[in-house]
Amino acid sequence: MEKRKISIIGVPSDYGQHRRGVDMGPSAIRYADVSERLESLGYHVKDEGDILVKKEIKNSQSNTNLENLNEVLEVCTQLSIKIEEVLDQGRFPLILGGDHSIAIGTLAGLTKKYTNLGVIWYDAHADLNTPDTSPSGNIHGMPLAVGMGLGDERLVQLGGLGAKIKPENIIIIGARSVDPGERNLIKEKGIRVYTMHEIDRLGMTRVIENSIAYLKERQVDGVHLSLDLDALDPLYTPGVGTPVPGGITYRESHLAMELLEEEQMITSAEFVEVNPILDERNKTADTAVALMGSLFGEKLV
Ligand code: B3U
Ligand code: MN
Ligand code: MN
Repeated sequence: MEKRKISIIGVPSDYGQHRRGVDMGPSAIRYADVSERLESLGYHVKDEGDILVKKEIKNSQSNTNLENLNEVLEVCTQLSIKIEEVLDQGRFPLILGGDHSIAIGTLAGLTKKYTNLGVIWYDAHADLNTPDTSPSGNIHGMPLAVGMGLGDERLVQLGGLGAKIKPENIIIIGARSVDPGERNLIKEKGIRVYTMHEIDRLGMTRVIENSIAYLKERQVDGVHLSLDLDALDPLYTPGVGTPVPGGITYRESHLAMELLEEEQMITSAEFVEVNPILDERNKTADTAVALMGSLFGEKLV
C-alpha cells in the first residue's frame, strides 16, 4: 500500500493576539520531533517549512477592534495558497501555529477543495467573536465566525472563503470561556457545542461518537480538526496565551484523537497557540506532538 502523505506547514504568526512568543510555536513543535514521530508511523512526511511572516514592531494602537488586520490578512492569504497546493498534491495538510487567527487562511484553502467541510474546533474558547462583540480586538478570537461569513469583509472574503463554513457543520469541543456575543451566535445559528459540562456528563467517548455521527449525517466531504492547545487543562499545556482552568485532560485528549483516527474521517488538522515562552520545558509542544501521534494511529501494542 502506498504511504499516506503528510505535509507540515509552519505558520509563525503572533499577529492575532497580544502575547509575544506564539510565533515560535512551529519551532517548538519541530523540536519535539513531529516529523520523526509521524515517519515512524509509516507516513511520508514533507516539511514544507514556514509561511513567511514579516516581523515588524507591532502597532498596538488600533481603533478598529481588529488588531494587526493587515498582517493577519497577509499571513492567511499565503497560508490559503499553500494549503491549496498541498491538497492538489494529494497530501494531508498539518498546520503548526501560530495563534488561532491563522485558521482563517486554513479554512480558505480547505474550502477550495471541500464544498461541505465539517469542522471540529477543540478549544477552551468558541472563537466566534466579530469586531462588534470582541472584548479584546484580537483576531484569534474570531476565525470561526469569519468562516461562517461574519465579521470584517476583508477577512470574510480572504482567498474566496466567503461564508463556506456552515454553522450546522461545526462542532466545538472543550468550551469553557464563551463571551456573551458568542453565546448569542451559538444559539442563533444552532452550533453544536460540547462544553466541559457535556464532556463530564457524557464522557469523551460519547462526545466523539456523537460528533462523528452528527458529521456523517451532515454528509460532509472532509473534516478539519482545529486544535487549540488551550482546550486542554493548563496542567498539561501551560504554554498558551489564555489558559482557562477546568480543561480537558491529557488522557481524554488522546482518547479523542484515537477515536477520530479509528473513523478515518479527519482530512486536515492544525495545532495552534503553542507559546514556548510561557511553557515549561516544551511541555505544550510535546503534548501537541503526542496527540498528533494518536491522531495518526500510534498504538502501544
Ligand atoms: N474570547 C476572548 C478570549 C480568547 C479567544 N481566544 C483566545 N482567547 N485564545 C477574545 O478575545 O475573543
Ligand atoms: Mn482558539
Ligand atoms: Mn482558545
